[in-house]
Amino acid sequence: MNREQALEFLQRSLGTGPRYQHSVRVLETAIILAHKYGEDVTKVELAAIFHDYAKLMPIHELKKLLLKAKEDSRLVEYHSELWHGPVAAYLAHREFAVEDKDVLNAIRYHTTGRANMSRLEKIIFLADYIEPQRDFPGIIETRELAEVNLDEAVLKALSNTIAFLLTKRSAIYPDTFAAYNDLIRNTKRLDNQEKSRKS
Ligand code: DGI
Ligand code: FE
Ligand code: FE
Repeated sequence: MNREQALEFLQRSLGTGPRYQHSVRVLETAIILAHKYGEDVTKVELAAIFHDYAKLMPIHELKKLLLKAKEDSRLVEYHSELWHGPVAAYLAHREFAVEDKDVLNAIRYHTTGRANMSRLEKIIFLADYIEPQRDFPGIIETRELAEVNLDEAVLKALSNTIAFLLTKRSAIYPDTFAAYNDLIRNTKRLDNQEKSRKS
């Protein structure tokens, strides 16, 4: 499936309205990040196009597909906002024969992140967060970090999201914390290495 075919499938699910337009901006942003950080552009395109494929499905449909996909059973205990990524990964595999595990994981984990994210997963997560029409508190700093350091930018986006969820008194899905903890440890380790190199 090429990029144009994938976009056509996406349009069948989302129409051509705001959610489709968001996906196109995520696609454009993710391609820029792919060039900057040396990721396979074809994979990035596929993951970006499908990341919100299931976003407009009714909640009962998402729930049905989650069960069918034999997904993490904890998901149903969390906000339904978290379901569209796993369902999109399931449908990309089942209906559109996307086989690449890394692409499927980038779709699957685009809302929460997780520990040990691949470069592709980080790029999709970040592109979704910083696409040009996004306006979150702290977005400017996240965009600046995205220019220079992929891990620091993802960490910033995760921190912002966690802080936002705290203000809403929302439950926070464990993978979101796992992603944060993993990146905090890695960046601290690099900081310490840098310090001992200089001393
Ligand atoms: O689908 P998009 O709107 O493009 O973006 P997204 O897939 O990142 O979804 C964003 C929403 O998901 C946003 O309202 C924050 C929420 N979210 C992210 N991580 C968590 C979460 N919500 C809960 N309850 N728990 C999380 O861990
Ligand atoms: Fe999403
Ligand atoms: Fe999105």
